[in-house]
Amino acid sequence: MAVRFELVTTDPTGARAGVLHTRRGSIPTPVFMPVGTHASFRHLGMEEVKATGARIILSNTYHLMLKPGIDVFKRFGGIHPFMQWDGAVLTDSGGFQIFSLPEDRLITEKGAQFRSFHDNSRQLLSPESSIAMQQAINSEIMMVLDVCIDSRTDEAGTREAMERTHRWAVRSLAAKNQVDTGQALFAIVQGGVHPNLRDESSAFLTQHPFDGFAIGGLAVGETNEERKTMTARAAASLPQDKPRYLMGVGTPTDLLEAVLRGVDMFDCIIPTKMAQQGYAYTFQGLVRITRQVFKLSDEPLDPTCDCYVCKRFSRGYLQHLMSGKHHIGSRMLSVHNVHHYQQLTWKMRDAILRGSYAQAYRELKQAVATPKD
Ligand code: PRF
Ligand code: ZN
Repeated sequence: MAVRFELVTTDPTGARAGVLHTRRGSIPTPVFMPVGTHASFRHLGMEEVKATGARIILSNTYHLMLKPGIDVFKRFGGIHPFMQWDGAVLTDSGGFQIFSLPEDRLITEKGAQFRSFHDNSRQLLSPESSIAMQQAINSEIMMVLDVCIDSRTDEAGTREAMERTHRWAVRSLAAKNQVDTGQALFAIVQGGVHPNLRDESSAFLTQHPFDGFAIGGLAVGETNEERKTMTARAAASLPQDKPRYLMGVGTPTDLLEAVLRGVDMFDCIIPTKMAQQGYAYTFQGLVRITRQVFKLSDEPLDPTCDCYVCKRFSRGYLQHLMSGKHHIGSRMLSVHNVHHYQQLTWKMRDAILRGSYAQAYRELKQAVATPKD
């Protein structure tokens, strides 16, 4: 098997601690995957990403097919030698991106046809072409091409998208099985905010030998309550012995909520996006570093954090960098925020292993949410 999920403990709450064994290392879960969409990280160097403790990153087929193009990955023998990353990689299929394409796209049962915004060249993203490209990229974990729609779509429209997602998942699996590249393939549960559709989607997809299951179609317009209910509903209907990945989620609070509901894997651009806007996540709450009150502060961002930014620099210095729009400022905040997410997953895992996630959940939720403004 391309990846093997070892479920180590299930806490009384249902939160899970596991190990995801991949050909590029064994990864403790819950795990947060930093996003390297373009085979690079916004505002972060490779060594900085490694120093956060991240052992698996996410990249994106849609972006990579357009730039640098799949021929580059064929030439270099995949993404690892190309970007000099020796940890594991998960590639998203492009399913999420095709639905935000410009007007002149054509989406049919076959797949999505569109023109590159770089050079206007014709592109096809189908279940089969997405798998072929993810094979050339040579990620450890590939995702099926899915149909992700706005959560507020009505039930009929959501059903249509879900059923196409199912047909595309089966085609993706067949394409993957044509050649054994040693890569894993995850299916994506859809169904919007309709509990019956979520159940139907899990029931259909879990009949097929996927290596893991993602929960897609959330964080796309629904309320927090809907997201929590759907996460719980989807997770509960997935097999115990396979990893569960909540796509594109979320804030530290969202991670705490999703782990409580049995999710193992996450990716999100929030830590780096918030860093660019001058926000630092700490275990004493969210800090907006551009506030004047930090000008004379010689305290670290987070005294409990052991990232190099917290070990060396003061809030006052970071305030100076961010208010002067120095690039190094948002870079330092990104290092810290990604490190904070890693620390959060480790804290959750430790608590699950001790069987005390309920208490850790309450304390951490309090700690990360305290408003500092
Ligand atoms: N599908 C895919 N990628 C995604 C999503 C999805 O539904 C989401 C939804 N939050 C983020 N990334 N393929
Ligand atoms: Zn830090």
